[in-house]
Amino acid sequence: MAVSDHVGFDQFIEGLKKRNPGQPEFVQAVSEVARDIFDFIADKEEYHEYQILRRIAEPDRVVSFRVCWEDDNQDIRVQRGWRVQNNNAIGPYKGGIRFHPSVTESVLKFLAFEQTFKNSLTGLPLGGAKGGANFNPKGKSDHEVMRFSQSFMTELYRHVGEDVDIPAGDIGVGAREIGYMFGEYKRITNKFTGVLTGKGLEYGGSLVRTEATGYGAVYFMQNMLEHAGNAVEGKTCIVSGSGNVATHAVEKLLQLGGKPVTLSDSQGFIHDPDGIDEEKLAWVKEHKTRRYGRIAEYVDSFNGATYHEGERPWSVPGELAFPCATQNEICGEDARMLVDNGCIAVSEGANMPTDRDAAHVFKEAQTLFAPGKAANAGGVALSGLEMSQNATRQSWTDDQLQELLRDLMKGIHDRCVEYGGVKGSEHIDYARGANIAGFVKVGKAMLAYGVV
Ligand code: NDP
Ligand code: 2IT
Repeated sequence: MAVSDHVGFDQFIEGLKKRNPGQPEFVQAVSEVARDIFDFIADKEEYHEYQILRRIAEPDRVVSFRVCWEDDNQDIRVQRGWRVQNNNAIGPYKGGIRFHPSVTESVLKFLAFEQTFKNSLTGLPLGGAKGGANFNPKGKSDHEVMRFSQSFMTELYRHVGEDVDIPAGDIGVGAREIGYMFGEYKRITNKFTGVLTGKGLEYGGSLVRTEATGYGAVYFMQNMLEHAGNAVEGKTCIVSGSGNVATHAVEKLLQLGGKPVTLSDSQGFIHDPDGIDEEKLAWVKEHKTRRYGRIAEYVDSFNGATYHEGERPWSVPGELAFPCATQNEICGEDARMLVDNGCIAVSEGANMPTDRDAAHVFKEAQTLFAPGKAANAGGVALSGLEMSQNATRQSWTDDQLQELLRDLMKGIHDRCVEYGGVKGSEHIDYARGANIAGFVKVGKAMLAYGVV
């Protein structure tokens, strides 16, 4: 068959929509990647013949299961859990677990698909997966979260393993939930293995894993700016979210001389024109991460800050933007405001926070735009290093790991530059670069395996 006889882009998207009804996030994520891949493989017969993209966009398997648990009133609660194992061509399945009421099969399929490209970009041998449940840990007691997490693992344990699939945290899943799940896995299997990452330091966790995603997103920004002859120092930074990724992004920005002025949660955002300094950040970490409070209360503690109920921070002027909350939190209008207000670069700490229209606005404006699959890959990269330490029963030092994280982010940046050059211009299309660089390694491995 000639290349021209193969399925074209429009036909591919049509088929994708038909095969995945009611799954808008999954269709969105695949469509955004597909455009760049179709261009890249236009003259590469074997990728068409072996239907590589079509196969990456069909998860290896989607496991869905019932999770029953008893709340503190002794009422029986029923939730739905999933593990989406997208692709293990280059290594065992790897990706986080999300506990949030908005979790659906579509959300987890999009995240597992993105994870496949992200993990490939790290240069480490990691396949792509994602899991989670429509469970809301907010407002639950520790014992309720424990019973839920244990029940979740009572089914999940059949599908995971240190050489099979290694879950980690994501929204709503941090050290506490990982601890409960690891304890349950150990009890059921009677094995102490590195089946999860993001573990506590006492039982096989790695230094720097907690900080890695937020720090990594700032390193990626630093790499982009340096490549363009610019720097983080002195720049006003618009950050969304107030969880693990957002707070560690703020921490690294402060270390590099940036001035973060916003944070948000699902209810609204705060704007602190004086800047969020170390002391204020410590308050946010204590209040949001450990006590599950609301960001609104920031303004009661710090003069000069304002709270904006039901809004997102993209109307605040600043040169650098770090969306670190959740998917589709920057729409076209938000992106236009950012660009008009002088934003020159965006680094996605969250997964797919920028919707299709917004991505288009950034592309047109030639805003430096680091997609989540590249910019937030520091978290999973450090997870890969946690796996290596577990496998060899070693614990590396903070200094070693900080340096490895910086090197890994530089490597990801350079891989994006390699494939993201724009003809006749100095501009780098990082989204395109990340899509193609992530695809190439997985695609080559799949070609080596033949049709499986
Ligand atoms: P956390 O649970 O620690 O924090 C999530 C933050 O996002 C909270 O501030 C939360 O607000 C806000 N948020 C969650 N859902 C929504 C929503 N629907 N609308 C508005 N705000 C929302 O999660 P993380 O910081 O770990 O994750 C943030 C993002 O980073 C996610 O997209 C995740 O996939 C991505 N990511 C995380 C990695 C990690 O290592 N943790 C690695 C790579 C990517 P509230 O408190 O009100 O719920
Ligand atoms: O989206 C992500 O990359 C994560 N939630 C981290 C995954 C991991 O396995 O560390």
